[in-house]
Amino acid sequence: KFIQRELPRAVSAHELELHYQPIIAAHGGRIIGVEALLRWTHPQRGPIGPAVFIPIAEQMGLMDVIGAFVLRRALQEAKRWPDLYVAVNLSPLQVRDGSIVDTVRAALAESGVPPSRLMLEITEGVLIDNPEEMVRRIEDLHALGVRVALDDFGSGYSNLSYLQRFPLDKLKIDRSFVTALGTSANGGVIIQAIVALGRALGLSILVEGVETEQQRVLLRLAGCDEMQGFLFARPAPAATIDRLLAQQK
Ligand code: G
Ligand code: G
Ligand code: MN
Ligand code: NA
Repeated sequence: KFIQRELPRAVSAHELELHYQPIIAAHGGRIIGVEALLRWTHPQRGPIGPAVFIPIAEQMGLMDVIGAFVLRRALQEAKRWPDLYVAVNLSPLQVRDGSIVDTVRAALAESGVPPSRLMLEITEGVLIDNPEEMVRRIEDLHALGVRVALDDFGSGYSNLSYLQRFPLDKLKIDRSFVTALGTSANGGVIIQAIVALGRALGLSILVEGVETEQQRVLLRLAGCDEMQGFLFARPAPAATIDRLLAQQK
């Protein structure tokens, strides 16, 4: 109720902003990208997480407006990091709505950021209902020059055939698989198999939720291309990314 009342106002009052979490190359350890993550700081109640307010925004029909804001803002801020790619999460509703292609095209044109630097993250659930239409949607996005990642892979009812059926560029393996790494002799078997499968299908492999040095070492050995997680950096405002990049020069 509180969120329903406050969210429309928050959108116009610019209380929504983006934080960015670095994405690291498995080899060399440099920052090669960032994931944009939406944040709402309410003037009285403080931070409210996207897992809480995005479902409500979808119910209220606000996701179009918020989604377009996220794309525009992420691309505007990404101008200052010309060597990085920027990953933007799309909600299922946004992907199902064909107008996403125009929204992405407009945000790219406005920013002048090369399309190859934009990675769109979609989740498995959106692919189930109407696979033919979703294949076309991804192809339409590819035609703009952007890349598409399958996010949270393995967190739901993962269907391995999706990896072949949909023209994806990157697989983001859910952090639930990482937790098991190093805890037992066969704790890493599943994630190793998924990394190998994804690579065999020509996908770039990112593992999320890397929190320990041991996990990093094991994942690198498993053949993962990119990593993201608290071991490297937490999501933070754009100014923090500026500082991290200056440090690695
Ligand atoms: O950053 P945090 O762990 O609080 O994110 C919680 C969830 O919200 C994650 O699943 C993430 O993908 C999602 N999320 C964060 N930012 C956005 C956004 O801009 N758009 C959409 N659709 N989801 C987002
Ligand atoms: O669903 P999605 O992958 O878009 O969600 C990304 C969210 O995961 C981020 O908002 C971030 O807060 C969270 N996250 C990122 N790295 C880690 C990590 O190393 N450990 C945990 N527990 N959460 C993480
Ligand atoms: Mn994501
Ligand atoms: Na994820």
